[in-house]
Amino acid sequence: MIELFQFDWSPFCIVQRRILEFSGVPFRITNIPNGDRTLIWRITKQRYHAVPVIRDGKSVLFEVSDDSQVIAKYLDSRLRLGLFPWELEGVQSILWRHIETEVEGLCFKLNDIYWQEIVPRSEQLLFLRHKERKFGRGCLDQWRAERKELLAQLDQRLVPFEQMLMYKPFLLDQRPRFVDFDLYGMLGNFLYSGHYRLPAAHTHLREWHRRMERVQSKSFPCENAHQSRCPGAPGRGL
Ligand SMILES: N[C@@H](CCC(=O)N[C@@H](CS)C(=O)NCC(=O)O)C(=O)O
Repeated sequence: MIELFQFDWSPFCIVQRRILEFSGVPFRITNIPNGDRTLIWRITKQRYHAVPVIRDGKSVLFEVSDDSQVIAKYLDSRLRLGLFPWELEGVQSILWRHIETEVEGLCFKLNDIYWQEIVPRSEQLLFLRHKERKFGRGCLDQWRAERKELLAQLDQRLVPFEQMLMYKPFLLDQRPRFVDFDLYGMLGNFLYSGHYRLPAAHTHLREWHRRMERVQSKSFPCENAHQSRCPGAPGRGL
């Protein structure tokens, strides 16, 4: 069974978790403490310490650069999900870089403001130290003070996605592609604390988000040549 190593509020873990749910195959979640990456270090043979990581039998998958999509592409080809069609590769690769920097960069700050409600007490010291070493002393207080402006910036950065969704049920197509899951993951991180809603004015985005919470691959025709290996089809061998 495929195993996802993660922690719950990580934007990049939410992306892979939703892709796995979408596929309909059974999978196992192993939560790791945010501040203790010993297990990740061990299973990746001392090559990686971030999450998400996927283990599938003897294979252990993790990202090789900031904008690689090793895990999602592996799940896509293993489970035949149609997330990376060749004709969308160019536009998707531009979009996922944007989503994972411009959108993620605001979402994680807005969620981290509530770190004391989210991070278990035993992990709070390491969390605070990690953030302050990376972003400077007092960064979490500073983001709390900037909350209003950060929310306004996020509203603005979501406008192009709202515009895309005025014409299609998913960002690029009639079915979800990788960038839908990518944006869903970043917004999942933003919404994790329970203190925010998606902007009321972005009505198409809100409807899309509701669709993304439930969407299943079996609702869409398989686009691969080997139809018998589609999820939901007999003989998929999982
Ligand atoms: N581009 C990577 C980014 C992974 C990443 O940044 N993961 C975060 C959690 S959201 C992490 O583990 N960071 C290292 C740390 O917190 O020490 C991906 O898509 O998986």
